[in-house]
Amino acid sequence: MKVVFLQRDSFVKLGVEQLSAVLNQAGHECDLFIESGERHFLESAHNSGADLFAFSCTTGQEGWVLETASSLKKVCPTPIIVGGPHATFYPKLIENTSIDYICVGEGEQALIELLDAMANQPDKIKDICNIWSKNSAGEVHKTQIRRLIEDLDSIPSPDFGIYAKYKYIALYSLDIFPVMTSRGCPHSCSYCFNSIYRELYRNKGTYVRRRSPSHVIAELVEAKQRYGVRKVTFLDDSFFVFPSWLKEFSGLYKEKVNLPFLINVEATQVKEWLVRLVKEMGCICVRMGLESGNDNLREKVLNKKVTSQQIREAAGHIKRHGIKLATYNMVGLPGETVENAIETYKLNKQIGTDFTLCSILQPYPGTMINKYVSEKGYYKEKCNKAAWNESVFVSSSLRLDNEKELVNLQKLMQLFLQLGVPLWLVRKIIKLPRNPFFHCIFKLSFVYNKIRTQKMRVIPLARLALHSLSYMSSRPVKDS
Ligand code: B12
Ligand code: SF4
Repeated sequence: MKVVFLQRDSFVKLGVEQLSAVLNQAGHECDLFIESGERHFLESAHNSGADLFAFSCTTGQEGWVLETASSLKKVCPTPIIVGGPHATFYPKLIENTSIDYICVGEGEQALIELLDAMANQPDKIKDICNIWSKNSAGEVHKTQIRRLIEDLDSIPSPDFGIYAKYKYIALYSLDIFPVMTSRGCPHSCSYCFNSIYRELYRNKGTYVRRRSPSHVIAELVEAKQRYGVRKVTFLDDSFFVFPSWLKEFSGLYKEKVNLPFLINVEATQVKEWLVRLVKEMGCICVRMGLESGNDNLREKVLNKKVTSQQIREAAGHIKRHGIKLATYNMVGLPGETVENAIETYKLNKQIGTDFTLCSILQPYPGTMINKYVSEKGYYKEKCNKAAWNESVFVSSSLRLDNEKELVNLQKLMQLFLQLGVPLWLVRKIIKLPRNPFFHCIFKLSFVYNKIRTQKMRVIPLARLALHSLSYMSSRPVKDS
């Protein structure tokens, strides 16, 4: 059977790579069409000989997915499946007439079983765990969630090849090659998918899992030899999650891979010896969640169990070892005042952040924060209907008392920090009316600092950016 993945943006999705790898191993064929990389996107998809069209969807992309699915349905009867975080946390998506199946949770085994049933026993489709389907009357068949893949070594390494036909993506990805060594995070921040994923999979296996060091190394060695990878970005939610794993991994990495790399960490897990270890391995940039400079908002609203003091200590270790520090931050939290957001600015200044990635809170479906803002009536829409933006960098769907100041600060925070703008001036500038110029500053400082802190090469980044212009801009939100 042939599965054709369809995608709007130009980002490598490990979910798609992973599914492609397991499907290839099971004897199926996979292809991918990216709208921003195709002249005749729908036509190419239509003529691809697909037995199944597949979308991997994050929240905010559902508008494009549904439009595309509906255009395809008008010209061919090929079944359509949607998986990924949005299908998992908003399974109502299946009620849309253009969608035949959705996949809730991990898709590897579920997709193989779906293809087998489509080919041999269509009446069995309704029983496949993780796959929701519909009968001819449009009634939805929900199924149970299967166990987690506990042994991540049992699945093949992601198939980067599926993206390699797009030169501009390959060039960018070789400059910063995405890899995941683990799945899951032990924490439960209210805005993150982890707490709900853990709940979805309650009693279905160990949630935080890691591939063996040698399994990861084999992937990296192959990527280095076959594609000429120059740098690695580990996308794990928290790279320091199993310290003993890292000890074993570090030796192998230095010996067999030895490429500069970037990681994500969670502040409470940052220890001096771990930072020293990753520095010796070649780590050039550590990204860490700071989110808010206000302890109360961070703990009570974001359920992020880390104090400003712990953030300072973690940052101190990272900076002392000469590693660039990038922090994830948010404004637009329910109940956040301008002074609270200024505290975020101040904490970043104090710890000497090199790259302040600041977004606007998007309360994604299923998350604890979504429940909180819905119950407290924070949504702008009268009926409390959730409206999700495609990007976390553009605007807020919540009613905020000081939206103008908060959004202006989000746009300018990185520049202010870099120029060392005094607080009295920061307070004045963010009172100015919102305007496209601030958004341009945001984009430029984002790109400049990506190049600076992640040692990105300009041409591959520029080529990818040209294909991704929509990523940082608004798109009308459609209800599904
Ligand atoms: C790397 C990453 C990125 C990368 C790559 C984007 C991508 N889509 O992969 C970048 C930096 C570009 C990015 C951007 C964004 N991201 Co991001 N990102 C991640 C991260 C850290 C890892 C994703 C990953 O590779 N996972 C590993 C793979 C194996 O898992 P997976 O993708 O979930 O796929 C499995 C299943 O979902 C399922 N599946 C997935 N697709 C399909 C399709 C079919 C047909 C089937 C059957 C099954 C299936 O099977 C897969 C294998 O089991 C996750 C958090 C996480 N730990 O997962 C957040 C996450 C996916 N991102 C998130 C968000 C919000 C975003 C942005 C909207 C933020 C923004 N900047 O505006 C954008 C959206 C961009 C986009 N077009 O997707 C959210 C999504 C929440 C939601 N409800 O949708 C997550 C979950 C983090 C969070 N906040 O909770 N992101
Ligand atoms: S620490 Fe990071 S990955 Fe873990 S739950 Fe919190 S936000 Fe999610």
